[in-house]
Amino acid sequence: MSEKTRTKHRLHKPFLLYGVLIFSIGLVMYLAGILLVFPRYLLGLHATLDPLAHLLVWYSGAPILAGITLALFDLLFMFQHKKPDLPVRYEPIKRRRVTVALTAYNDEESIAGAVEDFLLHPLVERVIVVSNNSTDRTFGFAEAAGAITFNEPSQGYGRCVHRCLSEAAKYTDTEFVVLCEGDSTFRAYDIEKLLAYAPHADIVNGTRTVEPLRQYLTQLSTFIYYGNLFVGKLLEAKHLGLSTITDVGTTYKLCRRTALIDLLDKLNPAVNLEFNAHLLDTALSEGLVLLECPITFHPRIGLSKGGNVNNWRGLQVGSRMIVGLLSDWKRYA
Ligand SMILES: Nc1nc2c(ncn2[C@@H]2O[C@H](COP(=O)(O)OP(=O)(O)O)[C@@H](O)[C@H]2O)c(=O)[nH]1
Ligand SMILES: [Mg+2]
Repeated sequence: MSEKTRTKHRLHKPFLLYGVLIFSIGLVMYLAGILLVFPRYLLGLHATLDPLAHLLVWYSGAPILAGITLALFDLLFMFQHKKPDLPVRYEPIKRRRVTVALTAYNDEESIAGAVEDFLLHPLVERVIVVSNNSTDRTFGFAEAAGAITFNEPSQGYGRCVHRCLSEAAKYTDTEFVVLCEGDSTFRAYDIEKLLAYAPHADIVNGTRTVEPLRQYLTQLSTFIYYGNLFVGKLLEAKHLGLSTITDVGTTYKLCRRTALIDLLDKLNPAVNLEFNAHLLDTALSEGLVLLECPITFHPRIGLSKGGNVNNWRGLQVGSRMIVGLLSDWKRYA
């Protein structure tokens, strides 16, 4: 994308994103007003709650209508200015080999298996593991399994991913970097899938939302599955016309090395569990081509520490992602 198109894209206001959020606020107000029926009738709190219920139901119409208007304005009038009319990109791959970088934080139960899986893949040149100050035997097990190992002393998922990408991008013999986790939720054989889409994009992001490709009992509870989809669609709305996003929380992705080097400078490693949303949002703001590809998702080995620990944690991480999208991640600066 040219500099001119990029600058233009930055100037566009994300009306659809604002519209969806304002509409959602209206919907929550409306439902809260309706649900007050229970304390009003069951507990006999008519005098106190009737005026509030009427107020909520009546005034919820304002954000609902405003939200729909903003969304329609973006979709019907702005879309044509937002989506650049460029031919579909196709950049043939010169050498089908990748450098794999795995995040790890106290993942001693799974790390060796993950390293072996990736090292055995015929398209993998090398496997890097960044242990994020693990206090267990993760580092040693990764090394013994054949990985190039690093320790990242600053704690946090964002710090670990940033270090993974930075170390992997140093290898000039591979055109692509594959980022993944060492917790056995992802499989090396999906590299073929990611590479199939690589000629069309700068980043091919794995999506865990395609039903036959995900095992039923994984970290993706129904709540987290739909939460991911919702925040993914908000991100898509923010960059209307540029990408289709169904999974905002997946680590597994393939990045074109040259694009990654530019992108790394723009990323803030202090963004913690929301880092993936930050990376995708920044990539789109910088004019990179982001494409999704279905990948498989499997049960975790070992204890979860990320955004998928439970639904409450998922809700917190998701809410912080929305704040990040609205504020362009400025509160982390
Ligand atoms: N939560 C967390 N994860 C980290 C950290 N440093 C590295 N990681 C790794 O980043 C990944 C977190 O991803 P996620 O799927 O959200 O959580 P998981 O259930 O722990 O795998 C795991 O592979 C961790 O091993 C950290 O400081 N906190
Ligand atoms: Mg994980």
